[in-house]
Amino acid sequence: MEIKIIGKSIPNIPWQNKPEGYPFPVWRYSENPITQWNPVGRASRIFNSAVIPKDGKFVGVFRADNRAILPQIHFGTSEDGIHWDINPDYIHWKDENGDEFVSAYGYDPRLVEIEGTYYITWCTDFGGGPTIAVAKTNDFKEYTRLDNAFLVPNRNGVLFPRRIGGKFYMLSRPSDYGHTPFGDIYISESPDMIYWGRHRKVMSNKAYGWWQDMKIGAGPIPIETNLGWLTFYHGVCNTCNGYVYSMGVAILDKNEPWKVLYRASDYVLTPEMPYEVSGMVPNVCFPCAALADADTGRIAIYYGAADTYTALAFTTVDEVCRFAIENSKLAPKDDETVK
Ligand code: BMA
Repeated sequence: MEIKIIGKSIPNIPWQNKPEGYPFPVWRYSENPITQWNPVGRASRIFNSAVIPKDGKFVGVFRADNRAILPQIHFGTSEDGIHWDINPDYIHWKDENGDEFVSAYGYDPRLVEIEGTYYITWCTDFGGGPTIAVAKTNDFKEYTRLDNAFLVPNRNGVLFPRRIGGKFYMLSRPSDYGHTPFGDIYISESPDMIYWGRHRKVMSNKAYGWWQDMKIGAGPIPIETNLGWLTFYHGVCNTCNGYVYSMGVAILDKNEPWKVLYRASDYVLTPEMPYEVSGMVPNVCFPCAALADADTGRIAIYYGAADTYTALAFTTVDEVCRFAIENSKLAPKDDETVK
């Protein structure tokens, strides 16, 4: 069966062919990383960040940690998705009454266009703990921040790119207030992006292999395919030298996305390169966005490396879905739902 992306054409998607003889399904951009230390203004590092195509170019929302190590979300534009012009000032949000909303910190943003509106989710402070903030914009000039989606503590809120059965859906990872040593991926439903409910568990960290046995969290916006929702996520293991963040892949049911159809036993990316194993936080590959070209099946994944750099990796829908199918080992509780 032909495996296809259901979505937009992105003829100028960043791309490099797979190196000759490379045996694995996801390969890195040879010019990585695409952002460096002290990239703009007071930003010392730009890493876990999100990108979408817009008007033949690319726009993004970037996690920038400033020189006091305080993260905020910055807007940026690019002609080619690789070289970025990132605003030195962070995004100033307004609430629905038009009053300024100051997010005490902001990190790990995701960006998606749904029905002609752009939605940003990120991790914000909510009364002393982290949760998922939601904002919308039509022009990347004025941003309206909606109410937080969930109670504290929660992280890694990732919207689906369209309604399913008339409802919006968001993945998230309930957590603790610190460097959470546990965590599974859940899904919540909303009629209006304000009220979230019907929570279901999607995937647990209790799967095959140790690379994801401490916690997992959703990554890029899921990619619609004729098989289901292609979903990249991060998996973390704890070693005697600290946490190690790798990237995994699963395919979720198209109409009931809390059901896992396939989940690869092996990671598809793990810290190996100098810019992944060395930096502010060594041994981190943290994906937050993926571009997917419906015409060619090409996929470009943006990931944070060592909490210091932004990096790119490539795959195709056919190769990565076949990898997930052929190496699938579902955990007993993967498809646990609220009865
Ligand atoms: C997570 C988040 C990410 C970060 C990762 C590794 O808890 O804070 O922003 O990349 O830890 O430090």
